[in-house]
Amino acid sequence: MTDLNDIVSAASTAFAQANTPADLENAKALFLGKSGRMTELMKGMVALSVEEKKSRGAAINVAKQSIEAALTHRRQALADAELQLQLQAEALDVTLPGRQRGAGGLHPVSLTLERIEAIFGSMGFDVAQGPEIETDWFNFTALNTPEDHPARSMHDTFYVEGGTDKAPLLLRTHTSPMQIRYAVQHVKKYRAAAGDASEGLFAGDMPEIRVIAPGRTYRVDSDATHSPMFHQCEGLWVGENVSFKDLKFVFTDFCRTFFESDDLVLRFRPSFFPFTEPSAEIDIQFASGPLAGRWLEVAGSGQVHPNVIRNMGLDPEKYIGFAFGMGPDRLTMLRYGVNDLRLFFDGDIRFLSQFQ
Ligand code: 2NM
Repeated sequence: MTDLNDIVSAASTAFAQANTPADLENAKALFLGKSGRMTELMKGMVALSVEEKKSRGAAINVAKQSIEAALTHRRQALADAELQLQLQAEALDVTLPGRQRGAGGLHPVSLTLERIEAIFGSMGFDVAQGPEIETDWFNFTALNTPEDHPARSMHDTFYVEGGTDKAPLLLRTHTSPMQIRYAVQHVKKYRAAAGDASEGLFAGDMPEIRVIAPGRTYRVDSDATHSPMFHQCEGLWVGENVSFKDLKFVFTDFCRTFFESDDLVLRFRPSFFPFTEPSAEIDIQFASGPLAGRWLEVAGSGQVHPNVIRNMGLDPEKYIGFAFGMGPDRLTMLRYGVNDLRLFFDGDIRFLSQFQ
């Protein structure tokens, strides 16, 4: 029966060489298929005697069972290998730490705004917030800005739809319009409390106006130090006996607290704004640290123009005001040593997370 042994070992070799289930099924056909070698052997038995058929048939069956066993064994081996590959591909390292939900935090400019509000709050200043879409009355006219002032041009100011020729709407270019709104309300309230029903300028008694107006502002401007959206915080102090020396004291105290630098000094440099007269630019100088010795511009300021005092509903013969305006974006750059304003508005978490 060496022919049978040869076929069994040939089948085993062919099965072992099949590396995919499809190759294995092809190899199976060669031995067990309709015209496979085992089938051919069975067909060859017709010529044998009954006795010979018995013994030959039994031997062929034994060989066939061996081949089927080899086939089953190889099928299992290929299936195991495939499963192993799949498990490797879907491997999951259960020892890795879980993904964490990052804790959020405040934007550096928000931290500055909170700081400004806390410091002026401690000095008796109210915080006023209001519309970012303004009328040109509150943004320009009430602030003594002439009709032909370049700031009113579309080159400098974003105008928005919905206004009229007589009352255009725009994105506020500073937060002072909010101070006009606040002052008008303040005057209305204390005029009513005094039982004054007249419509003229108010010259009665009222508590001082002390308010800051922080918030977003917009101008047509964009480079390393200007963003079309930026922040402003303006301050207003109106009373019967307020002077430049009060403004100077309050603003010096603010800067020293804000920058945590008790030896910081201020310089008031003459300037011009339509809404103040006289006007001054405020520069600060650090005595120590990386910016020591340099004069840095941090705010504009001045005595509120009598026309603006009138537009608040107050009699400028009785009331005098002082105002200032500063840029929280620039204050944030100075405080943390940031050199490009645009970093604040890119939203890159690698930059922002450094302030947490
Ligand atoms: C500045 C500079 C100088 C200012 C004036 C007023 C108001 F409403 F009282 F007229 N608010 N803010 C002012 C004055 C703002 O920013 C550079």
